Amino acid sequence: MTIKDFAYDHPDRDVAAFKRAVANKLIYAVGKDPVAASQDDWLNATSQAVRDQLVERWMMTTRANYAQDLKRVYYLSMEFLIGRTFTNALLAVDLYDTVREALADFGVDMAALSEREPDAALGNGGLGRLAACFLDSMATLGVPGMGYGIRYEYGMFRQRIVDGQQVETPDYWLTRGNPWEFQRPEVNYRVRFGGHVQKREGAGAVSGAADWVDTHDVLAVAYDTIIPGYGTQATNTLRLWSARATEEIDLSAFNRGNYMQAVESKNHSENVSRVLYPDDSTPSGRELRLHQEYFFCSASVQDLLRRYLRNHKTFDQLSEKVSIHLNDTHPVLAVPELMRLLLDEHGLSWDVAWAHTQKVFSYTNHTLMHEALETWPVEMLGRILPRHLQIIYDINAKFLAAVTQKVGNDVELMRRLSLVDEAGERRVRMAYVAVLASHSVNGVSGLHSELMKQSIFSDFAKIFPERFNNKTNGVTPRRWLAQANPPLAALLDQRIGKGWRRDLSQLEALRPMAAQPAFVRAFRHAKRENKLRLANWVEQHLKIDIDTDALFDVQVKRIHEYKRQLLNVLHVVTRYHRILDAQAAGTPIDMVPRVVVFAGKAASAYAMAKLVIRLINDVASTINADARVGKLLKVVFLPNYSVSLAEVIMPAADLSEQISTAGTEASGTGNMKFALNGALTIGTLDGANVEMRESVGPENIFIFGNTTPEVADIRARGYQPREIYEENAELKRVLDAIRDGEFSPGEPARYQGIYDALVNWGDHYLLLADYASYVAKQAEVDALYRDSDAWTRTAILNVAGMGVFSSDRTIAQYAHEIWHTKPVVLG
Ligand code: B1N
Repeated sequence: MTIKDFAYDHPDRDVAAFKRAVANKLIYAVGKDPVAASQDDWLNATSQAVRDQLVERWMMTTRANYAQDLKRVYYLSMEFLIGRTFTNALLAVDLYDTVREALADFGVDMAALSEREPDAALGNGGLGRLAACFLDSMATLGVPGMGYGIRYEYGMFRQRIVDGQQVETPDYWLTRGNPWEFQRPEVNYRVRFGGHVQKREGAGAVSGAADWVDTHDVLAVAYDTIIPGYGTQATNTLRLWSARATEEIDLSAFNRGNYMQAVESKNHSENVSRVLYPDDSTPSGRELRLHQEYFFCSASVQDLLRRYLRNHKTFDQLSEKVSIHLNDTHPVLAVPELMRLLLDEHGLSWDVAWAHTQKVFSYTNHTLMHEALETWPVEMLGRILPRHLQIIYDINAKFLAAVTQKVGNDVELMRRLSLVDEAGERRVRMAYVAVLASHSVNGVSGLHSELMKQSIFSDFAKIFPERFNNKTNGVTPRRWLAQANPPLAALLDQRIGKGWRRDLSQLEALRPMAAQPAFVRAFRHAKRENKLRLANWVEQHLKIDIDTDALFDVQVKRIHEYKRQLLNVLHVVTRYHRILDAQAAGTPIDMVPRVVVFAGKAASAYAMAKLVIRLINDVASTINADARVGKLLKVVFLPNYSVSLAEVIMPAADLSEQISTAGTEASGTGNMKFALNGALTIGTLDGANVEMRESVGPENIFIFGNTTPEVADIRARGYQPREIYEENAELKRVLDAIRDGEFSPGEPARYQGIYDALVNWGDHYLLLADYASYVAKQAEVDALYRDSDAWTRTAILNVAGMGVFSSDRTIAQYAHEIWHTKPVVLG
């Protein structure tokens, strides 16, 4: 019997059938009379009808995976930044036009409907969005896999700008329900915390089995979302865990008659999956975060072992059937959790359990910044996860003993290699646990992977050189081109066919077309449509009128000192002063009109990042209100940057700002999205910019600034930013203006701290050292933009070179070189 025998309706591309399906959902699932239905009711009903189309594929894939007993990849990530699902699902099942027509017949506008869907913002930035692109690519390539994460009730906070300042409000994204998820109350696991460890009777020394008793338990309940592949029937599953109180947790309080206390403790357990930590590239180090990490690791490992044991009687084949991938160190507790389950619940010996563990795990590092490396105090780990701390100690003891055997007793080396940092308060180095437990450790761009071996893991790279490798990031062309950029997608379809959606290397075929005037015109026309769409957004939301002939110069990403939004501001103010000077002197102004666009959130506790947001907004209001500037310069800060806003911004950009200090941005993925949508990049030789330059050709990208070795050299020689400040009059004037309140006349000292950070306190990210080269490169940008054909030709060559930055390429490499998985075959 096939799934299709059960399916109740097959609208396929039949508008009338789809209308029936939507009407049925509206009436019988949503419970609304069509005459009374709101936009949200229609969205809900239509989403459910579309979801039905995915369910058949999902069951087919799941059956095939079981029947073929394929190796599965479990992608463990604290973050999945999915964004909206509606349009993505419609494109995946090729029902976009059918559904639009069906809804139009009901008098419902599909575009307006899709705008009402809230983003699933279960992530902070690049790391979470990468996980979402990877799920899309795994499904598309038929890699049998599953994402495991947390079903946060509150996703990434919403950002409002009030008087120029960021104000955070909670993102309760589930208010109107989530039509895409399936709750699985029957799929639940007990996750334990606290208590203490008892050595089991008869068990051997340190590495023997143990009992973990007197714990506080929380239930993890599964919620599944279907991830459709594109151009295939294959799908995957994103399984997110939600915390529920266990029943007996209430009992003792109830017996004492304290109803309120019972309910409060129930609430307390359920806090575990309440809210996403809004820190990007920084750890929070708080106890609730540790609870969250263990909560989803434990549930996921229990779940995947149960699935394995359904088909297998022993653990002998575990590493042939299971791959667990750690998206950064946040899920590293899955390592001691797997060890615990194998030792204490399944009775394996230490050596056998450890051999399985090392074959099963692989780990991706996403940052080198010292302050971003996760460590947990031994005291806290021992209190919350006593058995796991023991296991980590045992892993450490065995490892250090093995090293000593090999190289003799080297106390200094032991101190550096130890999983426990003994300097000051003792802390467990989670990245070291990940490296030791994994057969593969990768970075996310060529440069980053090299630096990773030279810096944070240098000792480990000497001991295990074969373990370290690179997998340069990528982005899914389905969302970031097909869905986000309909004008360019249509042009590509017409000129090179539709195959680029599944094989992005086909963009190479655009190269010769850069020399065809008709194509250049059509390409520019598509860009103009996208710029109009963004201009309309800005007009509607910010009441600012921007000129679509101006160069759209865009920097959108998390606000962080290392990403150097401030350097961009220094350039903006430089231009502003040049305009004022020319005006005052009555000389003609030789400058390309620009709209400088910023967007991005600052971690709520990151004062300097918040001050930068405020400065951008103060600079924007000053410049936009200055009649002398006219159309030459506009600055806009778009509030509440999100995946869905990125889909509007990326296609509209002319210039993409990727200006982090060399050696700090692990990869970047926004850089790829912009270039794929026909923006030129101005950037440093950092992260994946290095590979983008190779791919598009050095003559087609604006590279400036000090390189990674030069940065190291400047610092080693004793960097003196004040000297640069004193010597560069234009720069000095910019910094003085910021310091003296030119942009904050009501509070002149508001930005003293920014001035000090750059001039007096060491300018840690070397903005002043790169300023002159940045400003000079921006003049080259202007020059090329003036030659609109030459600019567009360069943009086309950028798109042509972006094939390699598809996340399909990245995932194919993970699958072949790390996971060793084979695609599912659908009959
Ligand atoms: O991961 C992205 C990279 O493209 C970016 O360059 C990198 O900055 C980003 C702690 C992080 N690294 N580390 C984080 C996120 C949340 C958190 O709580 C660290 N994000 C990155 C994808 O590889």
